[in-house]
Amino acid sequence: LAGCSANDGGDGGTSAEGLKGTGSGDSCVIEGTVPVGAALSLTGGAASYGESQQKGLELALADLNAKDGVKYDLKVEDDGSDPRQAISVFETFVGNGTSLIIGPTLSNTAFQAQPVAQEAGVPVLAISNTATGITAQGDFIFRDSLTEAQVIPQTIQAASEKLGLKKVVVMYSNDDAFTESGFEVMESALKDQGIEVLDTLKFSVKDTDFRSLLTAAKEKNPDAIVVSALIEAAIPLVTQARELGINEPIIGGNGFNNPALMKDAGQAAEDVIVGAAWNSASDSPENTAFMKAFEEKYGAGPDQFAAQAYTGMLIVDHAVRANCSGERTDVQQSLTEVKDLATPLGSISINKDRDAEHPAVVQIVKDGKFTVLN
Ligand code: 1QQ
Repeated sequence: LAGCSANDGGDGGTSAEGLKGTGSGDSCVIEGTVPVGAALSLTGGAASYGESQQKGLELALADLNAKDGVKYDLKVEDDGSDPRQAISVFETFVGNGTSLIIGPTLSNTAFQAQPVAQEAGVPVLAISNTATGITAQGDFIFRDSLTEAQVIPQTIQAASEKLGLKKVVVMYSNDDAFTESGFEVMESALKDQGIEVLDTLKFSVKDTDFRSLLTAAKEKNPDAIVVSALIEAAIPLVTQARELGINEPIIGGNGFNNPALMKDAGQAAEDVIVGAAWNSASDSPENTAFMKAFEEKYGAGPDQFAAQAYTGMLIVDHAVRANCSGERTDVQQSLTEVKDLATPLGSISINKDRDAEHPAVVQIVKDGKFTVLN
């Protein structure tokens, strides 16, 4: 590890150790750059989420580094949508003195990679993981993403009030930690709200042909289909449902919060209902500025994953400045104290379980866009 402890900021080889500054908040000044590592799915099945996250992080990085006092060195590494690759990225970040790790993109990956950081005492901020139990892995694990449990019950309630759901078919992939967790939340929310489950149909995260399952679903004559799936399954599932004449609403979990759904499923995506952690229609000053800056930099609007990533960097900066330190234990400690921070996701706090609390929104796809369901 020779050379890894220099905090000169000149060679990109800075380390969290010794990164203590003076002042606090806006007046905090830290010599040397604060190294932040991000493990994102830039390739593999979750790449459409990861690419969006990278854009959100890099936009925030530019904004933060334009401010005085604290500079960040962000290294984005590809987790390949694969737990083993993520473990190796985490090991690299742990070994090279990174102050905090952002990511990985999928809960399924996070459950396996996070213990590497937890055991080494490196704080992790998840920006898209929604499965139950992510932050329960240890006191160094935080997230800014709302969980399925925070979003699905109100999504099903809103859909039910709007559409009068009495009976549904549930479909989910049973070999991914996020989709399984989402399924459990859906099952209990449906039960709580007295909605009958006519059938529960399982598939694999790698499946792309849902015609026989959808035919079985259609025969049950449901008022809606409730689906826990990642985007690579969601697109063909929704497309094939409409081809088979299933015109009822399809209610999805967080995996559906992806513009690729409308781009690739086209007309079939209409009337998909999905709860989200980000309201693109919010006219708060933070969201308005974020959306404008994103559009200017990338020539297209952000999605929820970009907004959560951007917010993640804002939270990191807030935490670093609060203790005016890039040392791992200082960052960990300040993350426990994030309260009512104004962000594009709304006013965000980190609760005692290290999970985020902020408003959610229920959306429906209309004319190829997520619009608020009310
Ligand atoms: C998870 C998710 C995915 C949809 C994130 C991209 O919510 O894996 O937890």
